[in-house]
Amino acid sequence: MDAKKLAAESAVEYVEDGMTVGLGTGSTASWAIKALGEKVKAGLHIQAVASSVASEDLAKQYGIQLTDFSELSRIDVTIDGADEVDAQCNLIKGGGGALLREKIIAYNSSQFIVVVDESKLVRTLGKFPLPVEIVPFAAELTLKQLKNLGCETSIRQKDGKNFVTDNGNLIADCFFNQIEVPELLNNSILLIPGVVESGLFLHPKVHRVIVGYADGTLHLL
Ligand code: ABF
Repeated sequence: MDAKKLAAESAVEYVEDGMTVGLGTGSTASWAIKALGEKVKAGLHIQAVASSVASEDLAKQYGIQLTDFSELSRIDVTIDGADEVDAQCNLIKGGGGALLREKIIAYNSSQFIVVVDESKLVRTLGKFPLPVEIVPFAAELTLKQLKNLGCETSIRQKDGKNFVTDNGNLIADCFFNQIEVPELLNNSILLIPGVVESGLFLHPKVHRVIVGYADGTLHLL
């Protein structure tokens, strides 16, 4: 059994009729969208907000009704993946480049459920380069200020060009190796002019992490 699929399908059990659901991005979140699509076909009524154009397209394929988040005040449950998860339920997200919309949706959800396989569990965050969304204006200056926080960083590339987010911004991938105090680092990053958002998603906003294992078992953090 695919451990990502297992975790994603178990998270979908938290979705009830009439709920507004936040749809994550990435391969694990895609399993959740597909499972939700099957439930919708079987008669579940939900409306959904997507965290990326890719997830929006997938949801449409599966007949999930999408809505504009600006028309809502709250999401009932959001299901999304992560790149790293520590034992305190702090996360690095944004490997797929969708961290800004993912964070807006997650932080405005009554329940934010993270679904991962065991490969994402770490003792200390930071081996995975922390994605930071920055505006294109004066990007080199913003990079310099990120470097001053103690990381190696560069603008993410795709097909030989700067990767551009769904919001028209750039991603600085920041390699810290070890992030000892995620809250402090997050605050310092957000103080830099030019930074839009960081890929650190912190514990009080992460309500549940469901970890799938290759042997078919699940573990809750
Ligand atoms: C999104 O997809 C991210 O924030 C994270 O970068 C990534 C995880 O990818 P996957 O589920 O494919 O491992 O959830």
